[in-house]
Amino acid sequence: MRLEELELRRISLPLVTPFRTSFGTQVERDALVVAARTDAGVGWGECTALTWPGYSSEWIDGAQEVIRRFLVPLLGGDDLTADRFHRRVAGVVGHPMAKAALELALLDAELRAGGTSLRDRLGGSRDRVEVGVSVGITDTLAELVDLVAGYVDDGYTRVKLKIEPGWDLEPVRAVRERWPELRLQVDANTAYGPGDLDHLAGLDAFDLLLIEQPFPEDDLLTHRALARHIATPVCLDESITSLAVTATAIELGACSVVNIKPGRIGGYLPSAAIHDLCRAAGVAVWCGGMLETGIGRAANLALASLPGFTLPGDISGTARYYHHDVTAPFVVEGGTLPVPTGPGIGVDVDAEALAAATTSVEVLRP
Ligand code: OSB
Ligand code: MG
Repeated sequence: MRLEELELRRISLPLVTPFRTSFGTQVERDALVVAARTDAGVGWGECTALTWPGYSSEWIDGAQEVIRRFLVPLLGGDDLTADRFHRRVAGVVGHPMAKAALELALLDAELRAGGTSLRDRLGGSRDRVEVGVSVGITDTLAELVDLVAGYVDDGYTRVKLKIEPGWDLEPVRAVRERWPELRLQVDANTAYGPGDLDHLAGLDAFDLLLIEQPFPEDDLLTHRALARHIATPVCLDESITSLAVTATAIELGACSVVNIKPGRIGGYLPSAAIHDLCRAAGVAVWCGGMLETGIGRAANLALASLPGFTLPGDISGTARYYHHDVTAPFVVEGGTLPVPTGPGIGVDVDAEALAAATTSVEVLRP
């Protein structure tokens, strides 16, 4: 396959509900949608970097610059494939979200040309997957309970609450008291430290599926200390940046659950490899989310259909994110979403919606 042009399109989509985490608040998704125009046809991808480097070191303008200056110049020639892409860009250290966006666009182009779905390419088999909803920090407990009530009404059976120091035991208690049976988990996005082990043990009272990433990305030992200290399973998100780190975390006993996010890992093919490693080790995985548009969520659904994804993913219905997405809406039924099975990512991009949301367009050639 030959990459002829790469279109980098920035779009802005207002969020239906502002999303507050320990690292900041988002009121709109400033997204980078990538179209790879190849001799085999067009493929679509999406960069999951946020507007500012608060979740990980990448941010959207930086990712676009890395794509422009360092990645696209490596992609010339007739023999480009999604597999070879990873070898071509191996000399660029880090920047997994920039790489993952291009990998997805190349995968989509080659799979559409071959009539194969991303689901089948990755080794998935399910037609529907269980999904959950990630609920941000609110000003009051009453607001939180109202927000969760709306999601429960929408059919979600698994809810994740964002926590931070000062917003943890009480919000979890309020939601647990109102919904004793709901599958509930929490995500701290690195907001705690080694002095918080006893405090976090207070979460054991609420029968949580897991606690996600309470400590900084590089602090596997404190995650292990917590895993030994509490009954709630410890899950890693920000720390899981590669296959090698995942193996280290498992070997150490730093986690018993892994959140797989293709953006953070550098693509869907390396994400499938981490899935395989975790499955062989008996470690449950689930698919994380980064408030993706329908492009990224279609691909995440394909990934989440692999057999080791035994916990519901952060892949909610379109209505939880956007009034008007750039693909046809995904609608949650019975707490599940359908896995696209058409060629490539299996969904069409709505050119009109894309044009309406566009803030800038840049076209690059290798
Ligand atoms: O930590 O899982 C996270 C969104 C942006 C950045 C980090 C995270 C999240 C979410 C949202 O929790 C999940 C979703 O896309 O629904
Ligand atoms: Mg997380």
